[in-house]
Amino acid sequence: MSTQEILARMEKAMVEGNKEEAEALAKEATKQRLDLNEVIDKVYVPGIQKVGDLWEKGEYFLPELITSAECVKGTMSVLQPEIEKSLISAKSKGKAVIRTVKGDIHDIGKNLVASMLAANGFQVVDLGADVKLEEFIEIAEAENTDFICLSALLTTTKLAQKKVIEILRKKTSEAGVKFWWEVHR
Ligand code: B12
Repeated sequence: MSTQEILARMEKAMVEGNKEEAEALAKEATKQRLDLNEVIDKVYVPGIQKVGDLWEKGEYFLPELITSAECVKGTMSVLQPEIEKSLISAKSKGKAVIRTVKGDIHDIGKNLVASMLAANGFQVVDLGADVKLEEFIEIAEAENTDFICLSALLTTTKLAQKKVIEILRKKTSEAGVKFWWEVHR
């Protein structure tokens, strides 16, 4: 199977929520030693966005969203260990703690970011989704982390990001520690 064919079939499987096929193709991609970060960029990100567009158009409903999300999870569980194996440098570039904020269960984007960070030499502590703010800050402090990464997709839960920034700005200014933040959309 050519690379183009694998990528096209992968996207189709994901949009259609065919988990078995998606996982088999992910295995094929690793077997053929495709650039897995490129596979994520070219298939998973646009694929799930396509699913989102179908949902917005009213052509897809919650069950379709869930099966496609499950597909991404299944295939990432195949790709992630392979990506980690291919890490060039053993020396960590820094430690990142990542989570999806409380009240938000969207974790596909967060998982992709966590994978990319790990694939690029960062040590990642992934706290999962729907994590309480206090718990998150406590762990980030205990882990002595360099980066704090937050994901939120709902208008309502995005406010939690603002709150974390405010708390950290106060804490770091009191401790005389350098602090900067960025927003990615
Ligand atoms: C898949 C999906 C779901 C799945 C989530 C499965 C899962 N495990 O994640 C399910 C079906 C469960 C779901 C549920 C809901 N969803 Co939903 N969902 C989506 C959908 C279609 C795609 C999201 C996604 O995964 N995108 C693909 C990833 C790769 O993109 P991403 O998340 O944006 O991440 C990228 C960047 O943002 C960035 N990024 C993300 N996080 C981070 C973090 C850091 C540190 C950095 C640097 C970058 C970064 O990098 C990523 C890679 O490029 C979107 C629509 C859309 N078009 O986005 C709606 C959407 C987000 N959902 C929406 C809604 C309303 C809901 C529900 C409330 C529906 C309901 N009525 O129950 C529930 C929410 C439940 C909850 N409490 O969280 C709305 C939100 C509207 C709003 N303004 O608040 C959207 C926009 C759909 C819509 N237009 O109505 N959803």
